[in-house]
Amino acid sequence: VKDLNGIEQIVLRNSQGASAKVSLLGGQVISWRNDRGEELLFASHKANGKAPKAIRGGIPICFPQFGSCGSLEQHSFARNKVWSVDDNPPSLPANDSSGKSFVDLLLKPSEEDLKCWPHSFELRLRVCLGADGNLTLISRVRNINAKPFSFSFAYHSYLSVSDISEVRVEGLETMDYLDNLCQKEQFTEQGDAITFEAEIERVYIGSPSCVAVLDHERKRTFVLRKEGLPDVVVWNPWEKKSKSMADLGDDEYRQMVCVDGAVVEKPVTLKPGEEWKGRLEIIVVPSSFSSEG
Ligand code: TA6
Repeated sequence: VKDLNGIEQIVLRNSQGASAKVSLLGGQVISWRNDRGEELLFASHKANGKAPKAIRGGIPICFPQFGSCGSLEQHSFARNKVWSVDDNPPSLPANDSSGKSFVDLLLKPSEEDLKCWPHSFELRLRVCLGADGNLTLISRVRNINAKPFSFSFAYHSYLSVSDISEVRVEGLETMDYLDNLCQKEQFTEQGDAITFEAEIERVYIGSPSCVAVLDHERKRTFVLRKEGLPDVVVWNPWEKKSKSMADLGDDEYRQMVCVDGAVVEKPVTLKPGEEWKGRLEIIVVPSSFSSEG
């Protein structure tokens, strides 16, 4: 479908709730609605990305470099590129196709990309909307070069929350993390959950395969299940940083939290012909909060 300014979007609907749908701009999921039509992902009202540039929100794909720890721009180029529909995708296991509405996208480096990152690759992304409304993203990177290469990757997931001060992230307790606000110094999570009172930007390393993001007010929990994504990035810009971001409203930080399935601390190395797979499934469950919150 084309949106208002004629930009091609891909829309997935599932057979169940007519209102459940996923919208994509290129390789970026920009909207995911449940069967009541409620938007589950954050998108800034000040998003000014001119397609194919990533918009502020949704789930941009950070590849081949997450962050700015390398030779490429922040989060590198995949999220700002034109992807093509992959009409001849290599097969995936049945649980990532049967009973699901899905689209396969393909990104290959342009000459310009190869100038700044001289490694030939194929990045295939399958986005699935399950009959149950769950969202699954499967990325596969294949080295089609003659030499090995290494990369980092993240599903930079902007989850929509009612109020960041009412959000808890569970499943990362006792994990070690690199604090990007303290020169990536390593700490160990002491709390029984992560709560938010200020800017947080952490890479939890070797995290469990499942993380929960609880939105107290909406009595809703996002459960993230990961494969091939050993790290979790947790980020909220809070007030001061938000004010410095042209494409984020001053108070919008209260309605978002980034909890990213990622591989950052130990980049993946692929030999020629090898393939890496990173799978993220996000399930939304009603949370019955106990009285103590
Ligand atoms: O995940 C945290 C982070 O690396 C922050 O440093 C912040 O820059 C965020 O990603 C968004 O990056 P972007 O390039 O989209 O502004």
